[in-house]
Amino acid sequence: MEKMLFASMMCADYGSLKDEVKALESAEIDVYHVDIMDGSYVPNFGMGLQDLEYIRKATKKLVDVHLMIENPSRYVDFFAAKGVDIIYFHPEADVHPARTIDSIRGKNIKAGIALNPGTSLEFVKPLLGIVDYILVMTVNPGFAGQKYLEYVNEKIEELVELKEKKGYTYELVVDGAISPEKISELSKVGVKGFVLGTSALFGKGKYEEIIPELKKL
Ligand code: S6P
Ligand code: MG
Repeated sequence: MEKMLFASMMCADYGSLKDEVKALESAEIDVYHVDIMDGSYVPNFGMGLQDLEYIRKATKKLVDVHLMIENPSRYVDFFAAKGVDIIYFHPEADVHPARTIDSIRGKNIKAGIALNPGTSLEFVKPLLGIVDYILVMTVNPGFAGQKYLEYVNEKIEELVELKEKKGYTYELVVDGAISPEKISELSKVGVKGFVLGTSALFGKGKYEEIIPELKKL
């Protein structure tokens, strides 16, 4: 299975965002991952809307938004209008997550649910047949540079099994402390996408050298 690599733009060098976007594009990153936070669902503020708008304009590659916000359904139209390709939200922050998935897909945008380390599979089972992506958080959301939570592996394996057993079409993407070792381990069990932050990409050297290496793992 070919890997999809996502650059967590929250970890980029904001002194030269233009060069960062360009360098990632020439290194053939697959998706620009934009973390949006409201200071309430998570105790932090993520990227600004101007950053998102700039990145959207600067590339033809896929751009996603990871909404770490309360009541995400209120902002589907808003982010759809920004021209993003994928919207993930945290289902426990939404009163009617199934309706929110429908409204994202209704705009021809891929819909994803983001699962916190403490969110059970039982809670999201009814949604598994109607989502395009599952963003499995391998750290608690809100911050870069944390430690990988090994206990999430069990949930990843269950999601891989369920996908095969039920014929679901979602792709699994992992987000949080994803190192080259984790990419190698998890791609072997059926994970498709990897969000790259400080553990594998930013501050690690030249993107044009790192990304092809990560794709080979
Ligand atoms: C965390 C956020 C992530 C991080 C990314 C950072 O709330 O959703 O996308 O930016 O995980 O990567 P790392 O390798 O620094 O943990
Ligand atoms: Mg994220």
